[in-house]
Amino acid sequence: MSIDIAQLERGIVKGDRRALSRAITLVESTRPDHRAMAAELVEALKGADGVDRQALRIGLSGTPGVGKSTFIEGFGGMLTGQGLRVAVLAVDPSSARSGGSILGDKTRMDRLSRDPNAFIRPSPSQTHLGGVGRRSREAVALCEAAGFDVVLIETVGVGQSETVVAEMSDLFVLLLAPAGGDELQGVKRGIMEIADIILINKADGDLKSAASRTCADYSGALRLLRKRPQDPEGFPKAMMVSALEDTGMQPAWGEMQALTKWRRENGHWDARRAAQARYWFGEEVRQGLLSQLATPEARAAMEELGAAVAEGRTTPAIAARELLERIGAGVWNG
Ligand SMILES: Nc1nc2c(ncn2[C@@H]2O[C@H](COP(=O)(O)OP(=O)(O)O)[C@@H](O)[C@H]2O)c(=O)[nH]1
Ligand SMILES: [Mg+2]
Repeated sequence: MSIDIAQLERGIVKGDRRALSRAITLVESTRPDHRAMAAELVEALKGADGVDRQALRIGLSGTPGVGKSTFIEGFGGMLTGQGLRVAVLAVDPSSARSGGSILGDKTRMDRLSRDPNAFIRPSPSQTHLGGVGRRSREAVALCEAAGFDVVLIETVGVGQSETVVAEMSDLFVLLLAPAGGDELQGVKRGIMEIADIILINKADGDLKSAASRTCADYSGALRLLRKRPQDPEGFPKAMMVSALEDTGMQPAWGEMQALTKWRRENGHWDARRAAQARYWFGEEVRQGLLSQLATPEARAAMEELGAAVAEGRTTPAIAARELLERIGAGVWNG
């Protein structure tokens, strides 16, 4: 594609969806020249006139089948109904295989995908989470610059993706299904610890009483966690919703707004965004170093020095240092 960064920038600031789509395609590209242009665009948008926009970024996680797409359709529709503009992005490390991405779910988000105040973007088809995370973070920034009020970032609950999504969200919401027994569904403690709101979905029909029990169980479990400084009294909390029947949506949104307001007033919103900027800086550095190891020269040196180590001609530590010096990354490695 031929790319005019200034034109894209103007389009995004105006809220032009085609410009936004093209810009997201650019940040998702792995081509080095595209990466450079994407970085330039994101930087330009930071300083663009009148763009001091902050969206509420909501990370949403849950295992396949829990009802994420159905929830987003209802919740997103409620928000646009209130005059808010809503963007939906997916971070899905497994989207290379079919079925994981929200593209395949368009039918479940039929109304939302046709809503002029909504923008839905499927996950980039990449299997490497490091890359997906950083591109998604830039896509979030683009949606924010385009004036969306709420950016929903969906992820399936596999591996590290929740942590990555939490690092680009102001609020992290975990969607769970009603449990059969009294077990806590094997939800990992680490995920409990990053959740701000747990929504027990499918609180309808035959599942309603199970949902109610599950909600009580999680409320109890949340109270046992260490108190976090970024929470007012009563958070994190568990609530019930039914995405299918569209119930509990407004109360859930009310709690998200209350939490957001408190965090803004108490400095936690800014502090979190600052800490996230620092995190992504570190990620960029790590990714940059890793990409230096992927050049043909680095690979050849790796092969050559690896053989030297294997044959006992040098030690792993000395060979590693030699390699880092050759790729220009060994300066600080003394
Ligand atoms: N009973 C009930 N079923 C639901 C609810 N939300 C979603 N489902 C059903 O659960 C299945 C998976 O939903 P989907 O939104 O695709 O889940 P996702 O994989 O997390 O995106 C579908 O058959 C939905 O109709 C709900 O609130 N109640
Ligand atoms: Mg889905």
